[in-house]
This record gives sequence, C-alpha cells and structure tokens, in this order.
Amino acid sequence: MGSWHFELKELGWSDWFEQRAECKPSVTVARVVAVDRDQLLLMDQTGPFRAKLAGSYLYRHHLSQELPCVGDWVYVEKQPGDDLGLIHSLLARKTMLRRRSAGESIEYQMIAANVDNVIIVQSCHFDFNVKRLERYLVMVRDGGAEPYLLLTKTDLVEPAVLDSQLSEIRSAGITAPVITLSNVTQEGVDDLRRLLLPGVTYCFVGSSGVGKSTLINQLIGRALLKTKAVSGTGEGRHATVRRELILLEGGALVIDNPGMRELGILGAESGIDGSFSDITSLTSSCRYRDCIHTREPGCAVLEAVKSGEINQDHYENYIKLREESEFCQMSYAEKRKKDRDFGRYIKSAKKDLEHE
Ligand SMILES: Nc1nc2c(ncn2[C@@H]2O[C@H](COP(=O)(O)OP(=O)(O)OP(=O)(O)O)[C@@H](O)[C@H]2O)c(=O)[nH]1
Ligand SMILES: [Mg+2]
Ligand SMILES: [Zn+2]
Repeated sequence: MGSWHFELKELGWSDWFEQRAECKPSVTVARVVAVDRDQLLLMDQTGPFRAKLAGSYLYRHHLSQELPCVGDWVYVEKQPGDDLGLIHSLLARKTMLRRRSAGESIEYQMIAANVDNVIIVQSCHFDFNVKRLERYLVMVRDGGAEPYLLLTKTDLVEPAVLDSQLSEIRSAGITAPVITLSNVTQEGVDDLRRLLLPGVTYCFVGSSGVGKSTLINQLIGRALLKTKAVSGTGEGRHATVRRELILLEGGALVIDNPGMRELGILGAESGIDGSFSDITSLTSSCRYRDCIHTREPGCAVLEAVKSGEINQDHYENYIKLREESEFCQMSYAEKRKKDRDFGRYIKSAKKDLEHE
C-alpha cells in the first residue's frame, strides 16, 4: 500500500490527547476513519488498515456511545504481518457530536468524535429553516465543537432571498460564521476552502440533498463520494449512507454524513445557553431566582418578549428546546407524566401570551 508516512498531528492528534494517552507496550494509537458492520477502518502513521474490536472490549462496553465512531482515537494492537488490528480501548473524546436515540432509552447515537468544527449545511433553496439551525447549534455546542453555518445552492435563489435568509439568521441572535456557496457556479467554494486548516477536523451535517457530498468532492478534486440527483421539490433521497473521514490534500480532515431526518436534542444546558444567550443573559434580572420564564411575575424574559426586544418564535423555541433537554434526563415514568403536563402547560402559556 504505497509509502505512507504521517505525523499523528496530521491526523488530528494534539497535546490534548498526548496528555491523556497512556503508554502501553505493543499498543499504538490510530484514528477511526470509517465504521462498517463488523470492521473498522483505521489510520495511523503508516496509513489506513482494517481492525476489529477485541472480545474484551465488547464484553466491557454495551452502550452504543461507548463503541468507537468516526473520528475516535483508539488503542490498537497490530503485529507486523497482521492484516487486522485489534482494538483494545478508546481514548478520551475531546468533543463529540451525538444525538438522542429514538424511543425512551437514554442512549446517545454517536455521529462523530473529536471534531473541531461542525459545518451545518442548509440549502437556501427549500431547505432553509432557522429553527432547525438552532437545533443543530444546540447539538454542536453540547458536544464542545465550534459551529459554522453553510448555505448552499445560492445559484437557485435571487440575491434578495439570500439576503433575507442571512438577516433572519442574525435576528435570531445566531452569531456563528456563515458561508454561502454554489457547487454549480463555484461561487464561495474557495472561501470555504481557505477556512479549512490542516490537522483540523470538520464534520458536515445537514438534511439529505443539500449538497454536502458534492461539496466535499469538489474539495477533494474528484468524485470520490456518491451524490444523487434530488427531486424537483428539493427533497432528496439519501445518497450518502456511510460516514467517513477524508484527508484533503490541503491537510484538513473532513467527515461526510448521511442526511439527518430528526435531531434528538440533548440534555445539556450549555448547548442551549450558547444559542440563546440573548434570553439567558436576561434571566438574572427576573424577580425570582428560580424563575423559569413562563408565567412568573416580574420575569425579565417575558417582558422582553412582550416589548418585542426578543422575538416570540425565538422565545418559544427556547422553551421547547429547554423542555426537551430536561425531558431527556428524566426516567421513563417521569417523562410520561411530564409529557401530559407539558402539553397542557404549553397550551395555557400560549393563551396567557395571547391574552395579555
Ligand atoms: N443547483 C445546485 N445543485 C446542487 C448544489 N450542490 C449540490 N447540488 C445537487 O444537489 C443534489 C444532492 O447533492 P448531494 O451532494 O448528494 O447532497 P448530500 O447533502 O450529500 O445528500 P445526502 O448524502 O443524501 O445527505 C445533487 O444532484 C447535486 O448535484 C448547488 O450548489 N447548486
Ligand atoms: Mg451525501
Ligand atoms: Zn424569568
């Protein structure tokens, strides 16, 4: 397999991992490039190789979030002449991108690990939705990564439409950098290319059909990833079914993702605070310290909503995400009860706002 030689830091290794890594004889570290059903594709200084999980690993770990995912660093044993490495354990994760699993379990579904920047992609043609952007932002901040927003298919809308989308993003209080581009005219592609730094890991997320793989193929310079034509409504069928980490010629590491249908929101206040700082910065002015900003007298948040300083939709989305976030930390029985109470409560809170 050619003459590969990488420095670990070219694969995303940094002091953060160095400080946490334990030296183990005959065991080395490698990064997970792709996960297939029963094998993983890893990459180390010598290049890519296949590996599987040691039996002891599977014995010790049962939750899906404990299994290696794309971007993870693992301890692997590989004797010269072995064609399959044996993964013994996982290194600490610096960041993670995960979503809540469907159903009532408290398991997370890992999307990727050790991602520095998440590029949240929406097409400005049919796909644009600020509420969904906010959900993604919560997910990204929860996992400790930095978000970028990317609007694709600018060739399909009038400049005025794009402008109004950009101002919608800003008026929702979203401060993440925004890039706009067209994979057809190439406009903006170089701006993105310049942003991608060597040794830094970027993960592309967003609905199916928004052009993630088309873009990554452009960055690679050839059609490595499969892309698919979308139907006239702009709604895509999934073209990408596998996550993989790709090392670009410029040195950046990018992860493509299948389109996401539903985002489970996570139980991290930190993620919510980042996306709704305009709201959370007001809470210290509420009359009561335990104010939850829904109906309390002297609530600074409600006053700001009433005066129009805070947008009503943005506020409702905040309450909704916060409830979901608390919701996912409760037991099943608590959830059932809260679910009913919350339905009633949202209804009456809405009524209150309407009648004031
Ligand atoms: N007009 C226009 N079409 C684009 C642009 N980018 C991508 N497309 C088209 O959109 C379709 C979907 O692109 P993909 O790259 O497969 O989308 P994806 O986000 O990877 O989709 P999944 O893998 O299903 O998540 C393809 O037909 C692309 O040619 C763009 O900037 N402008
Ligand atoms: Mg794709
Ligand atoms: Zn309040």
